[in-house]
Amino acid sequence: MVINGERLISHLKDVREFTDTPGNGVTRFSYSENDSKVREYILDKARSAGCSIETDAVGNIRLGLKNNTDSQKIIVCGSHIDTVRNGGWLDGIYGSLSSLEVMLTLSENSYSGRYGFETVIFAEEEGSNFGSTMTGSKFITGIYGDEDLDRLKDDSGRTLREYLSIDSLPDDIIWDFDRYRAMFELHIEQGPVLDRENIPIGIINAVFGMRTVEITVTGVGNHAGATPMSERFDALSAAALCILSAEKIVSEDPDRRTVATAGKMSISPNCSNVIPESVTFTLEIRDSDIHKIDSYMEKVLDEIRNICADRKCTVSIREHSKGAPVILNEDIRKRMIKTAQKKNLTYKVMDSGAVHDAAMIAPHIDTGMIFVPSIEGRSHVPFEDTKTEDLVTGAQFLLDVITGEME
Ligand code: HGY
Ligand code: MN
Ligand code: MN
Repeated sequence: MVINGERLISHLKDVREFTDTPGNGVTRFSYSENDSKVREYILDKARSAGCSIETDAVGNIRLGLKNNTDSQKIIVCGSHIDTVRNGGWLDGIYGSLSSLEVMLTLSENSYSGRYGFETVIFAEEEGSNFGSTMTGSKFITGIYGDEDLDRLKDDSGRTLREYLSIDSLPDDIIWDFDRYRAMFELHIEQGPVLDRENIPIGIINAVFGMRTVEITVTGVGNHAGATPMSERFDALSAAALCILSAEKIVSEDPDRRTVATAGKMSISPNCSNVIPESVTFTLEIRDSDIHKIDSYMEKVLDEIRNICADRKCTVSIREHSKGAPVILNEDIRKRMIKTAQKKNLTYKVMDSGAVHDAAMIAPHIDTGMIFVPSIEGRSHVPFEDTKTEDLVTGAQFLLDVITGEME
């Protein structure tokens, strides 16, 4: 059975246009107008293929293959459709539309195998609205509950409950995991490994864990012109030293695997002629070993406290979120390796520095992840791209795993 690669690429190119920042990458936050347009685009294709459609209270979508039977266990594939700000045209949507393409191909071939098939579209994976990654899958797995509808707020203070305008979270938002045989997420690598080594398929061993803290450094605001350098308590200068110290400490990791990023910052009062009074920034540390994440985070936070004390600034630290690394299912990994060998595909078993919804599902359903190369290893930027043949190879490989080694 062969997917329709041209159709997949044309779907990806159609959906790329649903962005708030045309000409500057794809910006498509969950619950936005463009998010709704992509949803409608996908649901329209699903309807024409006679698929069942179910959208849950937080916006996760499940599409069921027309001839799924109640007695079959299900193989579910999918990813997300939301993006970061000025992101790329493939992150998330590639796995979602590839799963749709697999489903259309199975339907056109009147496939009826051992297992049924579903496509899942996870809501709010990037956390662009509320700063919490994998939000949709955290509701599906019960990590998040009704109270989180009020806890999760966007920068304007609007809560997720207000976005969804729901009174209470229905109990059936948590999946009946016994229904499922396996879950697969196909995704672009978003890093340099496969592209650099010219390998078309990545088979994922572990998805990195990640701990994020929010740090507020407070100094003394003052006049930028009249305040002598020797009398300043500049919050931004102190914060800059803090961020550089995080980079230095983590860059010394002997395995050269741990990563630290300060990606979001607000400055108060943020005027060119005022010495910054306070600065709030996020700091996230990721690794495949939770103990390394914690030991580096504690080391960095100690150093940040020292820097602020030296500069007579105060510092407050708020734990924002934490997710442990997840080793994906070994049996599923072996089945994917066997499929790659049978298809004479070069592959590489590797870890994922990016987090993914598959990591949330993995404790409940045997889960596998497949990567395709990212050109120059870049992602979360307008440059994000993958060769057409690699996009098609990845989706075909997903179909071959499902209809081959999984049978
Ligand atoms: O941050 C991540 O790793 C994912 O792209 N949300
Ligand atoms: Mn993604
Ligand atoms: Mn992403």
